Amino acid sequence: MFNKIYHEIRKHDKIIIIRHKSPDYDAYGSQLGLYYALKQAFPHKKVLVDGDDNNHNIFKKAMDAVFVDDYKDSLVFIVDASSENMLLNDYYKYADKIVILDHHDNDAPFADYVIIKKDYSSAAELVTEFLTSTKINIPVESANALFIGIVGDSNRFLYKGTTSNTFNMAAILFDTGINIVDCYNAIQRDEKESDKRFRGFVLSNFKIKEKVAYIYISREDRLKYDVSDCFASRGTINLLSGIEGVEMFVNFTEMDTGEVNCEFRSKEIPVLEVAKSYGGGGHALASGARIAIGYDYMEVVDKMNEVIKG
Ligand SMILES: [Mn+2]
Repeated sequence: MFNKIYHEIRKHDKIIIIRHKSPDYDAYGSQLGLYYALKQAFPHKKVLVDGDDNNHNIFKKAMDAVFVDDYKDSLVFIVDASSENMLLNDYYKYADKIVILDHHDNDAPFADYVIIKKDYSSAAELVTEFLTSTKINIPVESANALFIGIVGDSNRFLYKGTTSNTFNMAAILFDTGINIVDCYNAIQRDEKESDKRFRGFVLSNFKIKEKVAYIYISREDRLKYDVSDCFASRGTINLLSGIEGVEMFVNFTEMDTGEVNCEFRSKEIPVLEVAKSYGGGGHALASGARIAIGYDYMEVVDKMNEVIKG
């Protein structure tokens, strides 16, 4: 399959790389890692990156201004995403061919080439493997982005998805000459005082029902602390990990889009089916979904407890 995808790259003059909205380090890392490699290997092709931007973009490349017409006749890569609701818009539908390189647990029926490795630490690990197998050179800017993607999603090689393949891919990236201390420093920046204080808000206001810890963050709460919706939800979800007697935890955050983002995490019992039942997706132990503001979110908490009871 890698070789067929390589062939598609050769056939297309225009390549657009997209990833999930509200990008994290893996979304950016896999997107920009692929971007820099294709730019160098195919200097005469137009390679574009599209998507929303946020403060996880610690790379020296802003998103391009890409319009729906640009997608016509293009080859689109979707990295770190494989369900339509994870994407910012549906412009990719106008592409000539669509490739998915992902590690989320989805079926992705809408692409021409689908490679989903749900056991992989990160999409960046898979992109590294793709570039290596197809002998596309990985320049150092690319390796830098890919390494940060792997480190971001595996939490520095700590999470379950970390395997010998993860280390093999990291070794390939390391050998391009990246400075991993710089990579770690880029991720671990000092945070804003308001973000730090907001962590205190989350820790003081979460609740527990049976075996589920949860917090509901209203728009008002966010404005009071001046924190972004992305930080309030994904940026603080892990504060609820490691509570005795708690199996799963969830963060409900009212987003700027007017919906409530639900971030689900679980110690061991898969929580993905709960996310999917609300139209979301993700991984077995870490997933997300959206519900309407005003929706009875305690129903979601109850559903999680039911799954725990088995
Ligand atoms: Mn990822």
